[in-house]
Amino acid sequence: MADRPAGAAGEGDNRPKLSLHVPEPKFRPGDAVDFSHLQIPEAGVQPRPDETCDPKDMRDLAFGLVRVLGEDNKAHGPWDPKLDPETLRRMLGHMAMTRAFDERMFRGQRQGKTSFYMKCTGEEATSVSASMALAADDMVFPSYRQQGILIQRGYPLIEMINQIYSNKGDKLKGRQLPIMYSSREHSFFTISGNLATQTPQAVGWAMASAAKGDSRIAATWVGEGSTAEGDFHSACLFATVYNAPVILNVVNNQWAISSFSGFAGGERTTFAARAIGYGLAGLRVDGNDALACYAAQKWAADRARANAGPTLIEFFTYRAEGHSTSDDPSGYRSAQERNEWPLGDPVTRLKDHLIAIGEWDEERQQKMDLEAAEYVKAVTKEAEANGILGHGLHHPFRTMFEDVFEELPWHLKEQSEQAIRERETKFPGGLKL
Ligand SMILES: Cc1ncc(C[n+]2csc(CCOP(=O)(O)OP(=O)(O)O)c2C)c(N)n1
Ligand SMILES: [Mg+2]
Repeated sequence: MADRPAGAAGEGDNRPKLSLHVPEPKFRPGDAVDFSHLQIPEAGVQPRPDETCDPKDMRDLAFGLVRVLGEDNKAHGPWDPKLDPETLRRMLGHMAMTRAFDERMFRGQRQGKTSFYMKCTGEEATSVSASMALAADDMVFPSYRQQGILIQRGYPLIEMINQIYSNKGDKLKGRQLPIMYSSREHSFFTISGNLATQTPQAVGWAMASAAKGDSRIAATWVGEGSTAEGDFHSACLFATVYNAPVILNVVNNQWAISSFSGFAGGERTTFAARAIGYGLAGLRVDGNDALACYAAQKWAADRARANAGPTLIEFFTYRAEGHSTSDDPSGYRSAQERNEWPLGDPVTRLKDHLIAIGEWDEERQQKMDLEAAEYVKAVTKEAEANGILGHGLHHPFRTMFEDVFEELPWHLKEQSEQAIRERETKFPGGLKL
């Protein structure tokens, strides 16, 4: 080896050669998929400790899998949140709406109406059900795959579509990547494209809430791949040191664009087990089981509200579709994975549960799906009247200089005047914006 210190040549010749482990996903395109190595416990078998329990006494829950919905589509065990049928139907409705919204927006991108979209197919329960377990004014710091929270909180779909189209109605004035929503009124913190930044922000907000003697808690969502960012670890440390009233949700959908979860440490331990090193409460949950997602979030929310400490929840799920409209997963993973995923589909499982308890049927489901699709279609039409991608400038040119400083500094004033002059020279009399 060229960089050995002088005089040391040959010294280590008898020692075994070191080797490096580079993670490799189990299945690549064309491979037959077999998920039998995954340990999936039966529904109902995980214990449910008291919300105020010491993290040491719930260690095993970071390695197990909290599941409520069994093979028989009935609810089992101590984590059954015992929601009434009306609430369950509402949950199903929000999930169906999220799916219908994703379908239409994906199509809109393919039709050139927006540059970008991201679906959350297969992960609806991790946002919709979890959000239902929080209070409407608890502050959420999501990533880009939690559109279900906004839908559950009643944010108007037209606002979402206006943002996706960056049109005249877009309250963010076209300054954010499509799908990076923001709504103070819905306690929904602006989504950031810089992965994991929302996690220390959520912890900081929760700390401030506690410092002020407020009663609102914070919850954040981050992808498993993003937990590799230092920000996530700082968030865990601050959360535990100050006993912040916060929930750290890790959505382990197995993939981070084309990198599998192994690159974020998923081969070595669970993501919920990150909690143990920090002395946080850690729960590993079936992310495709809407009742388990609700119950775990409720447990963590009650814990935070009781000043009993923060919780890290891993939602074990699967990203059923591409990362975004810019991605083609057939280039890096087996197409069979989606069908073989052992935890099924969260919408189908909740629907089957409602049917099993005699509170729903296939006809009503079809009607719900159809109504959701038609509603989204109608709102899309309405939003299109405010403009779509490529149809000119939707916001006055000068707005790009506004809203950052209370008073525009002189150099930006100069730049904006120059920019507007240049525009007028380039498009004389043509563009009023
Ligand atoms: C700091 C940073 N690094 C890289 C990226 C590019 N990037 C965007 S999404 C993504 C994958 C994230 O995967 P994961 O955290 O698992 O979330 P998922 O997309 O699966 O929901 C990457 C690498 C980024 N936006 N920010
Ligand atoms: Mg991921």
